[in-house]
Amino acid sequence: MASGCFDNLRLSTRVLNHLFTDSVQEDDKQSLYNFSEELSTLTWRTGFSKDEIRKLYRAFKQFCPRGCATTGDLKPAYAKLFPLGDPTRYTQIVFHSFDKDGDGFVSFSDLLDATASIVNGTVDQKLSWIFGFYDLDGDGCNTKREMLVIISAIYEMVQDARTIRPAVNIQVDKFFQKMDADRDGIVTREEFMSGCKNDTIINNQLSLFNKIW
Ligand SMILES: [Ca+2]
Ligand SMILES: [Ca+2]
Repeated sequence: MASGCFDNLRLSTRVLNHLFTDSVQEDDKQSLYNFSEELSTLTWRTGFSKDEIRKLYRAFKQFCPRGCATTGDLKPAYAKLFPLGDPTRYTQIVFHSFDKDGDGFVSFSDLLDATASIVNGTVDQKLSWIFGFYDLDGDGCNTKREMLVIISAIYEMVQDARTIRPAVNIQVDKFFQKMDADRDGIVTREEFMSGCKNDTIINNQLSLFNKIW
C-alpha cells in the first residue's frame, strides 16, 4: 500500500494530463485569455508560465466549452483510461476534490490550482493535496470508512465490484498500519505527512509528478 496510496495521485495526474494535452489543438485561437484573473496573478500563484497557462486554458475550453466542468465531463476521460471497469465512483471522488466550494462545477481556476499543487508544489503541498483528496468529509482526519470508499472506487475501475472486498480490506489495513502512528484508528494530517516522508518509495514516487507534459 505504500505505493497503492499514491496510485491515486498518479491516476489523477494521468487524467489531468489526458484532459489537458489530448484536446489541445494549436490552431485554436478563439479561447485565449478570457480569464477572470490577470494572467500574471495566475502565474505567480501557480508557478506555471504564461504560455503553460494559455495552453492549459485552450485545452480546458475545448474540453469544457461552457467554461466549467461537471462530473459528466470527467467520466469519459476515466472510461477511456479504464475501459474494463466502472469509473463512476472514482470520478465522483476526483471531482469532489476539485470542486472546492461544492457547487457541482469545477472552474478553470479550480483545476489549475489542483494541477499546480500536484505538479509544481513542494513535497508538503503535494502531500497536503493527497491528504485532502482522501479526507472526503473535510474534517481533517482520514477514517477507515473513507479509505474503504476510496480504495473500493479504485478497484472498481479495474475489477468486478463483487470480488474486490477482501483485497480492499487488506489495502485499508496496510494503509493504517503504515500511517496511523498512535493506533487510534484515525490518520491525522500530521501522521499522514510524516508517514509519507519516512517512506522511500513514496518519496521517489512524488518526484514523478513534477511534469504534466
Ligand atoms: Ca474525514
Ligand atoms: Ca492516529
